[in-house]
Amino acid sequence: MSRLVVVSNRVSLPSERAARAGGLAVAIREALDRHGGLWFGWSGETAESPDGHAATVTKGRIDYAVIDLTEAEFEGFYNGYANSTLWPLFHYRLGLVKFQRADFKTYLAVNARFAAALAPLLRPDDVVWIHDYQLLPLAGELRKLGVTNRIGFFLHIPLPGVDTLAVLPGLGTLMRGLIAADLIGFQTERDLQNFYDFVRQEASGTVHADGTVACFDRELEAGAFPIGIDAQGFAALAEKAVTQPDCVQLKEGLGTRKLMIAIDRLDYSKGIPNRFEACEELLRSHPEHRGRVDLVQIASPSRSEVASYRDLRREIDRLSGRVNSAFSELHWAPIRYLARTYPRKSLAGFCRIAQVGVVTPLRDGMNLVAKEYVAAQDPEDPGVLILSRFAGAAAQLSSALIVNPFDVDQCAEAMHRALTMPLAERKERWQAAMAVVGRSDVRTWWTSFTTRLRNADSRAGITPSRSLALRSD
Ligand code: GDG
Repeated sequence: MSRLVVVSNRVSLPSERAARAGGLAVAIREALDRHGGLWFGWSGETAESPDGHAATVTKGRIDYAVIDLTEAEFEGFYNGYANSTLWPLFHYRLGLVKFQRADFKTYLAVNARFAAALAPLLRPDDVVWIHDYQLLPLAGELRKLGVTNRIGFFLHIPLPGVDTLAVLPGLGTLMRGLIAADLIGFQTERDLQNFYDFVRQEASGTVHADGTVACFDRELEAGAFPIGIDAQGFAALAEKAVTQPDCVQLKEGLGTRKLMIAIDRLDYSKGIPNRFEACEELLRSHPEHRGRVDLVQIASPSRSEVASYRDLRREIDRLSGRVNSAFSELHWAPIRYLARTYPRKSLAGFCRIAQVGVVTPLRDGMNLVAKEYVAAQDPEDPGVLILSRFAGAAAQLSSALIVNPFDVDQCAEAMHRALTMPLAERKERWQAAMAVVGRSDVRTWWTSFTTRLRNADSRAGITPSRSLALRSD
């Protein structure tokens, strides 16, 4: 079979495997370990004048090829356009969007540099799979260099509706680059529909009855491919982890109190402040839980160079202090907020110990923690998942307690309901969720995308769309 070349902004090198949090790295690593291939991207290092060629290393079934960025590129491409423009916009946080033309130029230039370093490494029958919002125009840059290989793209974060997308200066440039791919994958049907709306309403393209798209003088395929986890692997990890020192310590510290667990990258899309407010409301409106439940929030630091992330940290510090000072007793504090990264095994154990998993992002492409919490449960005594309707996972995990994270009272009621839910109902809900998590796992995601990509009927230029211009251009 032809070689698969995975491209993501950040490559998780073998030397740093255990240390990093983040859904994309977790999923790619698990899948590449199994199938083998080349993983290309940024090394995570900056250099004064980086070599244009990729440095390569092989470990097991994976070849790694990485390039360094300059400090200015890191600032403009990563902290700037990717994380201060695209990330907030695609998570519907218009108030946080910062647009600087210089950053946009750097973003495009870095994508061109990725293409220039990758193109010489490609063999004629390689299949290229590009990941995520940092690399939206990369397929177009590769085409400009004459790359004719099959190219797929998967968006890990939500694709907003056209009204929101249209806010973005330079949208046409990005989308033309994206549409140079042969297959574009999204997490949910909703994201896919938003893409179709863009094609029809903004680019005067056509969506055929079979879901293929004619746009910008190309025909391509698009689909929803909900990402999953290694469900069996995570379940086994969780079962073993409960005897780990971290987990034993957590359990002993709890005594007879119940545990609500929340695990996130420290990101404003994850709804951590709303969650703390919900916990506060729970203790206010259901005083019977005072002294009887702990909310443990693990928040792995992320993107701390970006101002909005520093603001978020301050906000979370303030809120956890407020709730704790209002409700703590000499022997108990309601919220334990741990702004650090834990080993994956410990997280699996924490999930298994917890009676409630609180996954309440304000917006999330999928949210793998929701699936990990489900997989970690003891089938004989499973916990309850509280899940935001705005996580992609909610489209699949309908047996969770689905909440609107902006509705603090509703979230507090869901916490109360989860903490008091009878075993029979817990089992019934968990079995339904686990069936989905097991069926729609990371292998299914990987195989369904790569199979469709290998078979994609690449017909660039056959059916020109009516216009090459965006309505908003
Ligand atoms: C993006 C999209 C989409 C968290 N803390 C630690 C740690 N983690 C792990 C979790 C989980 C992963 O990181 C986070 O994945 P999520 O899916 O929840 O969120 P994002 O990082 O925002 O991922 C998201 C995903 O891509 C995949 O497509 O689902 O919507 O935003 O696996 O367990 N891992 C370790 N220590 C921590 O402290 N080791």
